[in-house]
Order: sequence, then structure tokens, then C-alpha cells
Amino acid sequence: MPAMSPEERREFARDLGGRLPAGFVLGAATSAFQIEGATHEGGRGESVWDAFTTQPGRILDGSTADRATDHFHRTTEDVALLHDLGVDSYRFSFAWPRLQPEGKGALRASGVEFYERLLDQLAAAGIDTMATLFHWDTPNELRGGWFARDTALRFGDFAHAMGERFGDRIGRWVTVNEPATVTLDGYALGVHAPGATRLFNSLPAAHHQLLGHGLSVQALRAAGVQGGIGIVNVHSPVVPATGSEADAAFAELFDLLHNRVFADPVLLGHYPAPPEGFEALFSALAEVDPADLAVISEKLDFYGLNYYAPTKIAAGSGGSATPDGSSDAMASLPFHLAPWPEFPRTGFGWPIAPEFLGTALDELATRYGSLLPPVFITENGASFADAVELDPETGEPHVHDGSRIDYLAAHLDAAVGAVTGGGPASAISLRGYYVWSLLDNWEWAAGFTQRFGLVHVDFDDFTRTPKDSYAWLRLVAESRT
Ligand code: IFM
Repeated sequence: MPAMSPEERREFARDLGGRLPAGFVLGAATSAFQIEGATHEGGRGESVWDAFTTQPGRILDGSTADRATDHFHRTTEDVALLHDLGVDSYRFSFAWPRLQPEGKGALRASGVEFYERLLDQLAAAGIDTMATLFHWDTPNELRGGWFARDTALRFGDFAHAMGERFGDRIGRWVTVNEPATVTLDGYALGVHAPGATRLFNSLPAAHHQLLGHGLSVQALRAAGVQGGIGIVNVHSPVVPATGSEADAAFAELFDLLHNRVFADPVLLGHYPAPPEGFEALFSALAEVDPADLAVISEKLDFYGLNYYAPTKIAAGSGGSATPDGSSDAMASLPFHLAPWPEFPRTGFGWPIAPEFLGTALDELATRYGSLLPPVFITENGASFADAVELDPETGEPHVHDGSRIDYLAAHLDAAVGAVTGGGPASAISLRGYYVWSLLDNWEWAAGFTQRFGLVHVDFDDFTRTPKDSYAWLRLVAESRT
């Protein structure tokens, strides 16, 4: 999609808003570790990410999330921003170590009070909630992290306590966010916390997160929560770099590793069969207890799809590049991520390919058919090098992020087109779309170098400045009929 003029963008927003189905939820998303800060307040425990950021060389700009965007002290301002944005729903995450500093035991009063205050403010502003229980901040006290089966059991207990405490006031619950990223970046490639480089031996971490998901679904239901329950998986359609057999085989392998290992057991009740020749790599999943799979495939009220970009795979070892940072372990694999010069790129270097959001929805519909519950796009967005400019006449601050508007417009349009266009995805009941992210924030291994927000944050004094994309999304929201 070519860049639009400001007037074309407004026209597109009005048209798109008018085409959204009745009841379609528009929202904005964040996660606790990326925005809260206050990591040493209220007796909060340490997470694996707190520990990881103290290791030299782990974070691109050497930063920590100790203050992040200072959301912990600015919830009133941030809820007002959400209200003025005109979205229906806010997706945020509970910080497990703020609520259970050691990953077990009674919920800590200071943590509960913080989230009660946030929920009171959201309710007063008329904003519904989608709350994630695990967005990567594993309590560091849980030895072995997700490599240990016990962490799944502790997570189930956490979910039960949270369901009992907050079950009457959360609109929708997400159990686990992007177990694929935690497994691949955190346990296979060492780009994310805890920094393990186990390659294919990381797969137990996938299974334990999925088991934790299933146990937490059961625990939330046992606690009698009123809101719907789902999981969030990040999907990236995979294409082979060429028509060669080797590229096709590694593309199929990567599709399993990134997409199907995390969606098939949840929606079909079994892990995917490994591609021919790669059986030994998946032995950890072949040996799992069938009773675990029954837990993992507990029926869900919705499925959360995060989509950012597709992946092109080529046979042969390549460089150390991953979408989230550089990894020596990546360079040791017999395949690599191939460049995609025909697409423009985000600030992170990710290809901007909205048509592949349609592909992701098609794949969901084709692979899971009637077993797929209603779908929410729970994250979609892009980082760009945004800067605050002062209007020469009024002195008002502005952030002109037209590239983000074009990205969001093309992706939301592609999603709506895919589910209404008569293709396979027409069978999907698409219920909503959340922009990643409400605020510029601390982007994991990339630190403060990537800005994804609808709202610019000055990382020195935490001043918030709504960007042009914020006004654009508000216009989409207002244009709904
Ligand atoms: O910032 C992350 C988020 O925490 C999980 N999904 C992808 C986003 C962009 O990298």
C-alpha cells in the first residue's frame, strides 16, 4: 500500500470505521514489564527479565526496565489517554512477581492494591479489560523457569488466586502471551530472558507453558471468573526462499516451530507430526503424557492472534540475525531467515506485509476449522523512529507518524477483508483488534530503541505526547456505525 496523504488517511479511517462489524472491539495493548517500572517498589519480586538486564551485553542500549515508562505512578494519566482515544478495551498484563514475589503463596497486598486502583480507574472511564496473566516476567525464584514442570503448576495456582480476587471485574482473560517467543527467543536462541541456548532441546519449555495455560484455564473456571478465557499466540506465515526441496523442508520445519507447536495442541489436542527426517528433534513432544494434552486443549472462549510479519526461510546456515536480536545459536542452525527486499520495513527491520495477516487468518481457518473459537487480533503494530516536533506557530508538540498510520490502516483493512472476502477466513468470527502498543515502551532486548506507541513517551522525563496515529485510531473508533 503506498503512503497516503493526511486527508487520504482520514478518509480511510472513516471508511474503515464504517466497515467494522457491529460490536467489533477496538483496543490498545501493553504489558507490565514494558511499562510499569517501579521494579523495586511494594516488595515486588525479581523476574527473569530483571536478572537478564543486569547481564552485560544482553540489552542493545544497556538499559533496564527499572523505570520503563513509569506507568506505575502514572495510571491516571494513562487511563485518561485510553479514554480520549475512544477505544473499547485495554489489554494489559498483571506482573506475576508484583503479586507473588516468589512465584507462589498469598497475593501481595501492595500488588493487589495497584491493580485494583487501575481497574477502578478503567471502570470509571467505561473501558473494558483484557488481562494477561503471563507476559514473560517469570518470577526468578521459580528455579528452572519454564524448563521446569513445576512452574506450570505454580502458574495454575497463581491463576486460581487471581481468578478469586479479580474474577468479577475482568472482561477477558489471557493465560499466556506468545509462548513461541518465550521458547524460541528465551530458551532456544538466548536473545531473551533467561538467555538459554538449548536450540531444539528448548521444547520442554514450550510444553510447560502450554500445560501452564491449560491448568490456568481450569483454575480460572474453578474460581468462577465471569470473563471469557483465551490464549495469545503469535503467528508468522512461513514461505520458502526458493522452490528448492531443501528450502521447502526447512520452511515446513519453521512453521511447526513457530506456529503449529503452539496452536495445534491447544486447538486440536495433539502436537503436529514432525516433518520427515526431523523426528528426533521433536522427541520431547512425542513423549508427553496424553493427560497433559487433555489439559492443554481445554475449550476456550476466544483465540488471540498476534501478527507482525511473515518469515522467509532458506536452507543452509546463515547469519546470527533473529527478528529480536542477534544470536550465535541462530548462526549454528542448518537454516536461516532470508531477507525480503521487496517489502518496506519497520524500524525493527521487519517486513511490512499486511496481506500475510490475511494468510495467517486463512491458515487458522483451514487448519482448525470449527474447533477455532472466536478470534481477537490481540497485537498488531510497528516500530518507527518517531520524534516530537514543535509546531512553529503554536509551539504545540506533534509526532507525525504517518508510516504507523499506513501500517495500521493496511493491516486492519487486510483483516476485515480476509474475514469478509469469501475466502477460507470468512469462517472466522473476528471480534476485535488491539494495537500494539498504547505507549512507546521498553522493547525487551532492544531496550528503548524501538517505539511502537500510539503515544510518544520521553524516556527521560516520561512526558506523554499523542502521535498522529492516536488521532487516526480515534477517528476509526468514532466512525463506527
Ligand atoms: O513488545 C512485544 C510484545 O511484548 C509481545 N509481542 C511483540 C511485541 C513487539 O515486539
